[in-house]
Amino acid sequence: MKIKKLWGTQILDSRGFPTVQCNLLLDNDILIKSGVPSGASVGQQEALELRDGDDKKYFGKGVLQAIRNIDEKIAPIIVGFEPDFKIIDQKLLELDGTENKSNLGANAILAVSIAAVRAQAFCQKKELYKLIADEFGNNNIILPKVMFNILNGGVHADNKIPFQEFMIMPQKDNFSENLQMSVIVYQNLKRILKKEGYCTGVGDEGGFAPDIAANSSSVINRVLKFLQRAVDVSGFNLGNDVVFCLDVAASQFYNSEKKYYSLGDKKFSSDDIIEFYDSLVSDYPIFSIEDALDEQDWSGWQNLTEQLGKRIQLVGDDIFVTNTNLIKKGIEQKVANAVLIKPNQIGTVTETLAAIKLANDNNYKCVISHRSGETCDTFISDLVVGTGAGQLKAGAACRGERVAKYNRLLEIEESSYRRDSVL
Ligand code: 2PG
Ligand code: MG
Repeated sequence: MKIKKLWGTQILDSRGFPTVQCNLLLDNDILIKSGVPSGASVGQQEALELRDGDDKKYFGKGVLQAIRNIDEKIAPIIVGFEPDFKIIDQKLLELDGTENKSNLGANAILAVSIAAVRAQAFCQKKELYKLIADEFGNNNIILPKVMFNILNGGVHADNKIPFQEFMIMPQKDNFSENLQMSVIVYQNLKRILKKEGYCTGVGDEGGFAPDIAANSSSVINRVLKFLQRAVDVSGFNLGNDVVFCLDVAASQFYNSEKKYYSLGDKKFSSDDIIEFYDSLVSDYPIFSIEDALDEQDWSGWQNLTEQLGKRIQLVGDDIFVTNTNLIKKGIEQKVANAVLIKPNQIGTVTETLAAIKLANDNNYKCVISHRSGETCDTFISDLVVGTGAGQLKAGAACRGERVAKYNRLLEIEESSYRRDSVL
């Protein structure tokens, strides 16, 4: 089966800003689509998201140039060939020819790459996760444990809570049970916040965004106490049934000139904030902390890893940006012990799989992740199952673009019960 036509469409992401959809028409007139996400707390070394910059249109965030790149530059080298994502990714990299994909735009490139792998799975009559597993050489197809976001701060919410994401990770073996537990805790948190007089509107990733007073680092303790109460009233045992995960997104409150972290009205040196994390880890069942330090603070990251790396998972997001060169540097310098994987940070499915492989080979864990600006595309659900990465971060069980990822996992889980051969 060959690709008959390929074109882009400017669609909107979950924040209502433009993003890229790729449409791939096969010879038999089956249409395959993909949609790419977009971040708010973006790492400095991420592949370039091409925006038009025309202030009169969507505040300069239009992606019509990226769409034209699909229509006019990418389509001619892909149409007429079979959908084979590795070959197509290679062509895309050659056509772009830049280190950070600034020529075609990582948004254009990733949209094509995901459409290609999806089309390939269709042509081979395989579930997408199964094709990924085969290409990745993974025999261990498993549903992931999920970091469910239940409270938003940082640049994902209009409040003063400095940390970006407060998440729970239920510990049962079964995905649907963990999902149900997270929904119960989430709804109980809503009741508690409401009772305490807080607004229960949600942030970019569906977690609540209450304006809890934040004049010092103690706000973090207050938030964690709310989470603790929500887990308690849900009847789950905190520490056994449910653990906490944080994405601090520390670059957002780091002063890179003066080298300090501001939490409320307090300034923390790198060492101070590591001590603060140490106390949080002693006081709460925290399983994982992401971006605890700024992406430039490599020596701080080394100290952090030395101090806490044996007790908890330390995930590098902005510091690694799914880039094998940076992950390699992290491994060499003993920085972090886990990698956040976001396909649009690097731009192709092939490079995303290479990042996961590199992490696996060096005993670094992987957490597959959504972006704060999402579409209803569910590629990351198949990616996490196919690679057997074991952990997914996909927001709250609230907002369609987040729920879509969970519903895809439910579908995959169910298919494993119905047809033993599938999983
Ligand atoms: C993160 C992500 C996703 P954003 O920091 O991990 O949660 O946020 O997409 O805004 O970079
Ligand atoms: Mg992050």
